[in-house]
Amino acid sequence: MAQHREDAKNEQLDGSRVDPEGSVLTTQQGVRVDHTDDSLTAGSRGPTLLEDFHAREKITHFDHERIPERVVHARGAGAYGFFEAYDDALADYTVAEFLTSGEKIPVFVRFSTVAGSRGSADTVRDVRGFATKFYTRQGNYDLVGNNMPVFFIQDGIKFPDFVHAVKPEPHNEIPQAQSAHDTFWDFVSLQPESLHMVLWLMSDRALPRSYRMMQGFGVHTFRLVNAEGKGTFVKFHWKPALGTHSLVWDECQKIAGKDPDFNRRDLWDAIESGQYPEWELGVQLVDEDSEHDFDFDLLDATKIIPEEQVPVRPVGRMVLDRNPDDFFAETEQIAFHTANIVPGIDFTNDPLLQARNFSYLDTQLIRLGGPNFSQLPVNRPIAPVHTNQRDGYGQQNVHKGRTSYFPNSRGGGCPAIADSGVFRHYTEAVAGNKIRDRSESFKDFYSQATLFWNSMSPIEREHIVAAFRFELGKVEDREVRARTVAELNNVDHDLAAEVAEGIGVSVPAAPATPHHDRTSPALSQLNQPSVAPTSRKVAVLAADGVDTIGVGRLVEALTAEGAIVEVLAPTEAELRPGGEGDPLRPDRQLNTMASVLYDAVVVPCGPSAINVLERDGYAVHFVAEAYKHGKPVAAFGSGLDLLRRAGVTSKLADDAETLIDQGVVTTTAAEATLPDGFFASFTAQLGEHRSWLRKTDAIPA
Ligand code: HDE
Repeated sequence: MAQHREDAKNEQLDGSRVDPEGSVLTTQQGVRVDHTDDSLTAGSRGPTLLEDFHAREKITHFDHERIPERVVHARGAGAYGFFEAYDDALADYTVAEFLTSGEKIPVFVRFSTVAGSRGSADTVRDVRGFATKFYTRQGNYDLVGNNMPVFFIQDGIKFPDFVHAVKPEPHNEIPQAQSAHDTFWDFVSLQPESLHMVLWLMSDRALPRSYRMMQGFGVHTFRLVNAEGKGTFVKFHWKPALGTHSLVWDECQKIAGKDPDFNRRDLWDAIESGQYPEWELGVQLVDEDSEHDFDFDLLDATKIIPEEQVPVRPVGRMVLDRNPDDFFAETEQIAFHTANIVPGIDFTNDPLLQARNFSYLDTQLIRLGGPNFSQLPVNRPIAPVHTNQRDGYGQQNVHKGRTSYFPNSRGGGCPAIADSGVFRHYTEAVAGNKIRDRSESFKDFYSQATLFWNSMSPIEREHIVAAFRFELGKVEDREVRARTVAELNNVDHDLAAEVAEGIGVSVPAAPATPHHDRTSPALSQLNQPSVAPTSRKVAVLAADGVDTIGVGRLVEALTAEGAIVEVLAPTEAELRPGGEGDPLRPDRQLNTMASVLYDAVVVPCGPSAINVLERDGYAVHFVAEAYKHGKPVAAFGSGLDLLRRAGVTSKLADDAETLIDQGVVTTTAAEATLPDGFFASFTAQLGEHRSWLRKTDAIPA
């Protein structure tokens, strides 16, 4: 028995771990092998023999190494950690122990993109999956959510249509992991229920800086059920401790080439370095009697409950603190299922959720090759499992006894029917005709899309318009472009007009009824609190003659705040100091990296170093690009010259005082005279993530 509940899953996995340390090579049957480089042949140049069981076994296993990738969410990364409820405040609402016990519950979380295949890039414009498996005492609970709180469709029967539209087009399998193509927008323009989610998809939410810096949402309205069987509607929210931050689109496209594993690597590295990602779980609770108090239907997954209307109540926190040992065994083989629920949580009649409750089990059967996938190490519950289910491909258990049926007497009646802690379905009254139709209450497709648009800050709106222009600009069929603009006109006339202008479509007339002007401030990322610059990556550009004292002080000050600082130079040879300091070993060669892989850039003093960097187009571009992308930029002493050379137009210091303008932090001081305020100001800018005040259109980067 695990000493701490949070260790229970880890200890269970010990039984499955295979450590090669100190081992010798064998066949699958455990026969030792001393030669694995040549096949068994008749003579050294003769034919290979059928009896070469080692070669045949090795190749046969290799031939069968691949399994079908997930039909959606194929590209992902995951980690273990724990969840702990803050207190038992939800005990009046639910008998789910993990939400009230305060015990640390082991979890596995898998983040993913949706449209791309397993090998596609991380930084595409897409929704991100945020799926959590809680290994609770009462069984596994899966919260299979996304980083956006709504969905493209209202009824699961439309899911194959939607996915076919967004996936690469079937005739030529182009484009990979992108929605910027005809079939996606064809579908969107004909399916107005998708508009609200499409606005989210065109927003910065679709470009997370890190999995650690995105919100998560259960999307559907679920139900909590208490000891008396009373239900309460619930929406689940994850809020990241590091704030919600995004990349910019130009950066995403470049990272897709420079480091397609960007988000996966970020998660891995953060956990390896002990900077454990953390989220707070929150709930929006709605009394069953208030079900119809809203101007939308709680069962409609294309709608949010505005946080200003029903506040998000914090209930616990989740920390991811352990990377998997084996990507395939764990991250690939984990099988989530919306119907994996525990006592105290139940479904609603949301038709999207109902379809998911069918789909996930069904898809695992083909993906994981049979009905025993819940016995795979990563999927096994911590809670004891006893069923009368037997046999099937890949059966791992050796069941004792003669009975595998219920009721039985020959097996002592076991497994017996439990009399406590059981799952009891919420006894909802249901009546109605058998009918294939959409509820009238689902038919307002525009109000919440407008609410989202209204709630955006000017820069977020700018990004949304640019995203529509980019995506629709890739659409060949002008009819589809025009139809989409006509739909956008139902959301907001200015939005439609700006998009129309960009893509060469005539601007539609303003609709007769004006749109509402309600807002929900919680929807804007810029309203999320900015936080300490923990694990932000800072590039320091250097060359021979750099001020190594200044760099040393910078590294010390920033690492003390949890930032990761890397010194980049034209080569990895040790750098000669410009002044009194010691020589410095760069961390990386400049041209193996790029500004898009960092959150900020610093150019230190050192006249001869700057002389080298000013003539290095890569270094100049590095600064210009970071500046263009709104990133914090700092320079001291002669480092300011490289900023000028890169076309930085913000104000730069002309004395030793620290000057901050549009996220650019400068001073003419260097070495030991660098003011402490310089470091503090730069750290504060790092926490702010980006400066959106700069006018950078003219900067070529
Ligand atoms: Fe999924 N979805 N989905 N989905 N989904 C899958 O299950 C499906 C939906 C989500 O990291 C599949 O194991 C249907 C909404 C995540 O392993 C599949 C419908 C939300 C993941 C499937 C939806 C999601 C999946 C593919 C409409 C957010 C990745 C492989 C009714 C709340 C989980 C698999 C992981 C994966 C079906 C809609 C999130 C085919 C039919 C809404 C995060 O079963």
